[in-house]
Amino acid sequence: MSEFARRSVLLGAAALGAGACSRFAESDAGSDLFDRAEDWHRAAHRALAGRQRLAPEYAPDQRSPDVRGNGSVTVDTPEYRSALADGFADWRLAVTGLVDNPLSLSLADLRALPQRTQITRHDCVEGWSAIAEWKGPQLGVLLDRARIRPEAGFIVFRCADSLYGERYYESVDLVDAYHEQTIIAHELNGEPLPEKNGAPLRMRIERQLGYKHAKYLTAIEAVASFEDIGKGKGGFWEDQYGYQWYAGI
Ligand SMILES: Nc1nc2c(c(=O)[nH]1)N[C@H]1C(S)=C(S)[C@@H](COP(=O)(O)O)O[C@H]1N2
Ligand SMILES: [Mo]
Repeated sequence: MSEFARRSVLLGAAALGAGACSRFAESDAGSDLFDRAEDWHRAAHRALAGRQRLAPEYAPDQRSPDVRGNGSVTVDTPEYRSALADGFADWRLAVTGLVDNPLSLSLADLRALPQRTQITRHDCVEGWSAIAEWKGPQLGVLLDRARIRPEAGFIVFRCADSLYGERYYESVDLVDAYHEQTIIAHELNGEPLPEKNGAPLRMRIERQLGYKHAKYLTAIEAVASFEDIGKGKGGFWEDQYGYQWYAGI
């Protein structure tokens, strides 16, 4: 089993285990306890296997002619404009929060990590989709290097852009953070990420809908809870329009 898979199983078992213990505590300890334990274990295992399943991947000739830009397609700050103008030479991605070894990575640092390339389908709630090739390091590798602490339960993605005056952000739990296909993409179809698609870095979280894939990424933050961030719902669209925090597909 890969390190990612092993971690996800442990994380999921811990998350599901809390509920199971209280259920055991409430039930009469009796001969059916073991049957229940087995039922629970089977259900938990099925649920987790579901969360870890890979999103479909496609062949190069199945790619869409273009990936339209959606939501923010540009970032209107002087910092971003000048970073774009000099090819993001000084762009830094921070890995902060509940970690023992905070990181500040350049694009060259990110390119020097092991890379994953995947051709996947992006699905937007607005009713369009696009198949494209994305390349970048796995988020799990960064979190391991930053030595994420046991108290961390969620990963928050900070972005450079604002929509309607609010800074865009998103968050996922550790099962999605450590999913094999969760990468920090710096390339789209073999080219550096275009501005409209989130240059220089954007998340790919392939088992969730488009709005979870934070573009214009500036920082990755490990937190115990996202209650005190933004309006507390875990993301820009969740806060503004009540979109689901878990947007699994
Ligand atoms: N920072 C940031 N990330 C974002 C958005 C945004 O407006 N700002 N829009 C989201 C939505 S709704 C979708 S569908 C995808 C669109 O990605 P694309 O522009 O590459 O098609 O980015 C998501 N991530
Ligand atoms: Mo979207």
